[in-house]
Amino acid sequence: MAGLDWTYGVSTLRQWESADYEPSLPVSEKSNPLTRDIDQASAYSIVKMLQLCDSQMFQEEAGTTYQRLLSDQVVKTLMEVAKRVEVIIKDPQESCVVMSGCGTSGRLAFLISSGFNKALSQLNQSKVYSYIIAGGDRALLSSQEAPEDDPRLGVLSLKKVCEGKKRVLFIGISCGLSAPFVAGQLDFCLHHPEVYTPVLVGFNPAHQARDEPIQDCTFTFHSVVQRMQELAKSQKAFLINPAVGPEAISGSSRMKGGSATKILLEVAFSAAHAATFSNTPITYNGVLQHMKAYERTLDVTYSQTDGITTLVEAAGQSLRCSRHVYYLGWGSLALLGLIDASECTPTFGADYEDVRGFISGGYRELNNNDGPLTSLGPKFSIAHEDFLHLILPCLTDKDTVLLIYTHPDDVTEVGNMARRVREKTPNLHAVYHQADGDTAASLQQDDIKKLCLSTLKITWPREALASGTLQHMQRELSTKLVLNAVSTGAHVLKGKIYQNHMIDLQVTNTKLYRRATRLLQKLSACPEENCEEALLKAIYRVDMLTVEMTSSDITTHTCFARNSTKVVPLALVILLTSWSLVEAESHLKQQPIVREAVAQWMW
Ligand code: S6P
Repeated sequence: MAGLDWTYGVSTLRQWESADYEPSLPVSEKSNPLTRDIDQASAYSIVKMLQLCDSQMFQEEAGTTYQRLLSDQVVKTLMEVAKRVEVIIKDPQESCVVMSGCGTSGRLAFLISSGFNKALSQLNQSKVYSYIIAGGDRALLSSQEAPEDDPRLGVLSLKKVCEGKKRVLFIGISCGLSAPFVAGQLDFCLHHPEVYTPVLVGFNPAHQARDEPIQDCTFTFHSVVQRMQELAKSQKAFLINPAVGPEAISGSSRMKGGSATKILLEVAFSAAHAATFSNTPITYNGVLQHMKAYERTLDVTYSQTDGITTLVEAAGQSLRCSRHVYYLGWGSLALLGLIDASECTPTFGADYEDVRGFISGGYRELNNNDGPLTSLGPKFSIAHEDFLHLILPCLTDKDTVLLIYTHPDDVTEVGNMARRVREKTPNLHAVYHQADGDTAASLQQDDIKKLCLSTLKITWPREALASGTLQHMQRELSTKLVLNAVSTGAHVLKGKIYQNHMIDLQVTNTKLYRRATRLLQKLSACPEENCEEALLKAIYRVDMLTVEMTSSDITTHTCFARNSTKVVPLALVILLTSWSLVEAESHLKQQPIVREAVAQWMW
């Protein structure tokens, strides 16, 4: 937290840890006291709040309640996992490392596996990393929340990836220790210990793992975790589950959950690579120092608060007038743009056109398992050429365009793109990374700067420890933080958030259904039963529920909800007023800003 000079909320930094703070909720679902008023904050204050929230990731362990990122146990487990990875790298024919998750967790599995496979290829070594994302490759770029509830699908995809392998290190990522898709895979690994060693990455203590029955299964996430805890004693399974504090927007695990996933796995894999290829033993101190390098990433990034604030303001203005935000990126930083953009749909109920990412080189650069996905529809057009053909002709100065690159990228190409965009709009901005004292690209950089309304230059100190790969991973994390701030901040400014809750969430899986019911309880103060009833009325769009509707299971409800919009706001209005569904719908149409709509009805 070095360099933190903003005092608002510092005293509440640890408030969430108190035993009586939202005691029924796991950490990943709690609301963060730091962001209680984020919906009324200026762009600058939003960025400062996000900085404080992110700094909670590296808070020290206090007492025994929560393990933290830098806790002794976490560092030691990372060392053990790194040793297993080292063994696998040395035997790529028979073994592999598989990372799997849903939504953001699956997207990070992809990002991390791509990065480390690339590192292996550069050393002329065989690739050992694979990724699985619930819903398949289309979920890398779009919201696919339903497969998260399907444990069988998880097992099937795991078996497919591991065909013919004799040794598999399986890393299941579920920030909330909740996804049935991942629980199914972990359960499968536990039944086949001769091949699979399961590792669980998440951000709740084990006892907070979800204990809700999973359809047609004898296990819950919680019972799987318990079995893993038992095996962890003999290092036949590993749990890496530090708490990183509640998310800035409640439950939005794409933020800290995603960042912490990236940090933990990259630290473990980097240690394994260093041990294999540069004879650097895996040590406690080495792992700890590497984690601390990521802590400095936060400081380096947030030292640019003014620059980030400018971007949040610009993006917020675009969204407020129903225009768009475009990320045009190069290399893996572009992937972070694609990921951030794709998450706006499930997080803020946004349209895919609101925030879009594009990557130089398109699918060739992405190099995903299933190759080009362009045939799946317009939202899967992700190359810069697509931007030039489909978007540029209609671009106006109300749209915000963000160039995202790092010094080794092709700055000439960046300059060319900047000129093309500048012909259509002055609302062009750049985020770029450069090493301290690196003057090589500065001439071209000056040209780009002249074309941009704002330039966010993130300068990296030349640290002794920071190898090229570590620097690159730090730049990725830094980019993730900036883009998460831009898209979150812009949607907050657009009025999509109430206090620090997303009200207009999609109710497309069990986790989201439960979250929606809880939110309705909190905002209406009505009993759970009434809230669920109102939620179902909003899902099925009826004033009177039929027996068939009330007796269906959650999967049926969430399936139906896929085609319904504004479900939770509508349910809230139904609870707070005596209006019929049709009346409530028409009022909501007149006042689409949920915060104001809710305030209007509540007070
Ligand atoms: C959260 C994101 C979701 C989650 C997904 C998996 O911001 O929109 O898609 O990543 O639900 O969650 P978890 O807890 O299993 O990692």
